[in-house]
Amino acid sequence: MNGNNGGCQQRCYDLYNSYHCGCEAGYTLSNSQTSCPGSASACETSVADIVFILDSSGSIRDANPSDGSYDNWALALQFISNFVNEFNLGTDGTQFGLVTFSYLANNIFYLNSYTDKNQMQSAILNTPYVGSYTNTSGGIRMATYEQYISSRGDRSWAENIAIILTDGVPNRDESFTIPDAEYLRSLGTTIYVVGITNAIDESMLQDMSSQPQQLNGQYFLADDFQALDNIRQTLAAATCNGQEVTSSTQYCFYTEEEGTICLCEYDDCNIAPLNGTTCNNINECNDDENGGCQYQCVDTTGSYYCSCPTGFTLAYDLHGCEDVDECDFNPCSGTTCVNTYGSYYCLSNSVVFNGAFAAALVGADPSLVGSASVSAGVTQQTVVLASALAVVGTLLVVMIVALGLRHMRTSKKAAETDSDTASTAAFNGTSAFGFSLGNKLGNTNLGANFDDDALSTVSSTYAS
Ligand SMILES: [Ca+2]
Ligand SMILES: [Ca+2]
Ligand SMILES: [Ca+2]
Ligand SMILES: [Mg+2]
Repeated sequence: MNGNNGGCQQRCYDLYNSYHCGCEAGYTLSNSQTSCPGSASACETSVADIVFILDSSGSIRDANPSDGSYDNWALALQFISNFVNEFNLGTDGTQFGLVTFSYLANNIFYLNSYTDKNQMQSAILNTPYVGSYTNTSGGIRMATYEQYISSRGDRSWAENIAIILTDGVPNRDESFTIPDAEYLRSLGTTIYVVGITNAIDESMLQDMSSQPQQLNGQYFLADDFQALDNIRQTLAAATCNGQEVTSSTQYCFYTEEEGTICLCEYDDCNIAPLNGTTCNNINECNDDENGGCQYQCVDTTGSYYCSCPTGFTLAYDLHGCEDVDECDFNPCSGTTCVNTYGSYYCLSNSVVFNGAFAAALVGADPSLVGSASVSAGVTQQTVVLASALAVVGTLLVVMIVALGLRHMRTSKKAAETDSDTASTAAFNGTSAFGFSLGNKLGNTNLGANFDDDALSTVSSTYAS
């Protein structure tokens, strides 16, 4: 390779006759170009029977933006229309069928319905939206029994491909989904699955797809319907790559690290990568699971880190939050310190003489406690009040632990699924975001003044 890293911003992979760029963990390759300049797309020479199985359930339009700036159903149809545009249609080229599913499944057109691209695209773009339930298995069965049959145009010598587009998990006949997909695959059909939005169940999509069931290989994810078009070329390349492509200059293959990589082969000695050279930051916090962080997830360029509120410290897994036992640092100037989940308090004599809970300082600067009263001896009142506070304190601990556990339960799955990311990502430490104890307790007057959004100083640093 030449001295500028092949033009690659981060990694450059050498191939026997070419090269392609790659990215460090925490970055993704930008793929701006979609086809080799001045060349036919690989798909133009492919031969296949492709059936789209399209989710038309109620959740599709339910997820439309409130300002009406775009329509998810229209974007899904446009995606299929643009996909079809890559192919040469016909009985000696690629044929397409279209099935929609919601409560039931419908055949919109069959493999032998259209050989004219404009007519097919018009039929796609005019497909009616249904709404209602998500019966994915119904769509798969419709394709299995009513699309891939010779009377509807199926050619025994042309590979069968099904592309399932869905925005969520099935909620009708859901237990049949995987068995029906497995049955269709057992007939020799390759299934690709495209999951749109974060309402999808990734393992369900993966289980429906054909072996080796890899992300960006056999199943694909799009953040929303607007992002759908970003995966069109990769999906097209994947479906075409299984074909005998003889006269194309575009050659694509799957890599574990970078997904599908495409090369442009101008001649035997001039083969150049089609994929981009620059790497974009992945926002690990921008998922449903808060990057696996129990409290705050902070995205950084090429990485991310978790932070915890005041009174907590980052756990060893770098995602959870653990209570700080402030009493280890003797903050109460000789009076009794009581650690609580997320804070602590000091039992002082001023409490006794004032007879008010308000003076029991929660996580407050010990210098605020009157030094004269602090040094006073233990009285019977102190003992009574200490007992009362102990009861109140115990109740608070139970409440806060309950809140914490509830939070941890919702974060647990996230921490598990994201552990791979966590181990490769660099962490820059635990900065603390204050939360108001008073708020958590329903504004009892025990709460000291914590600032909800105040970013306190970094309490520890982890090497990146
Ligand atoms: Ca066929
Ligand atoms: Ca990042
Ligand atoms: Ca504490
Ligand atoms: Mg749905």
